[in-house]
Amino acid sequence: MPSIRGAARLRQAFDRPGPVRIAGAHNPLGARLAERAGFDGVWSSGLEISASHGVPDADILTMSELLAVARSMAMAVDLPVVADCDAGYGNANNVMHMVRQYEAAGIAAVSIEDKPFPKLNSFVPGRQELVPIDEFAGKIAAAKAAQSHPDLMVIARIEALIAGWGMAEALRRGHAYVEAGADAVLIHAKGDSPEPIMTFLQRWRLPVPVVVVPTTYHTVTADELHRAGARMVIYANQGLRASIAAVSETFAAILRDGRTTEIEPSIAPLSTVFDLQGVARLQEQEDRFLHRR
Ligand code: SPV
Ligand code: MG
Repeated sequence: MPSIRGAARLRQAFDRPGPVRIAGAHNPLGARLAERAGFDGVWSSGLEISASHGVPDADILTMSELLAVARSMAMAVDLPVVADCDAGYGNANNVMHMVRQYEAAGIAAVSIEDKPFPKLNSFVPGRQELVPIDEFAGKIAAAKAAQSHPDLMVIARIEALIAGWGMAEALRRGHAYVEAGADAVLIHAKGDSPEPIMTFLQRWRLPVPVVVVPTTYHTVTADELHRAGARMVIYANQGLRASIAAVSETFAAILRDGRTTEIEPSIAPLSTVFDLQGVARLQEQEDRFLHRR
């Protein structure tokens, strides 16, 4: 069953030495690029998927829309897919439905954050609010009660530093979520210094893995974060941002030059596109199964 396979692979990745490094993607092509680059897993990013649909990362898309993308990525790669499930799409009942659906889709881990529904992306200023600790602990317990196989990981994402509630609150929440059954906690932060995350890691004493997302505090390396105690590092949106920059430059150059000769060396050849699509396998299958005359 794919759900067990992906979740077991993620648990194995946690057992290996060094940081578990995962990359954000919003479609199977992106997931395959992460796999080829050598990442340990794929982050089914709410920001990336929302942006790829041209809408804000604010629970505008429905759970079903986000799930369809996560499922398509899990089907396209052997890597485990860690799904960003925002605030769980509602209350504890919604979370239970969500967990059953994501588990059946072959997802290795689900991450939910302690914000009210509808959430707003952590880096958008304003409306960064938290739900009460016990309400979110109830959602974590509901998620654990809903899973059908023990391997699925439930990651509790703490937004206290994003919302400006401080380190003590972040730690208090992390402890409460672990008590509720979380398999890992994700401590998120904004700002360009890794210092708050390093402090959190230093003060984190529980034997439950900590996940970090160095989007704005990007000078710190994955190895440095790992040495400080982080087990998983998520490069959540660099792929999306790279493609926005590359496509914008390419489109501008085509209009400027009136042809594509100048940019040909910097765009992927069609052979690479075919390779990523699995055209070789298509041809093998044709040789095997099409009864040509
Ligand atoms: C996402 O990728 O949707 C995330 C990570 O939640 S971030 O956008 O960095 O908050
Ligand atoms: Mg998100």
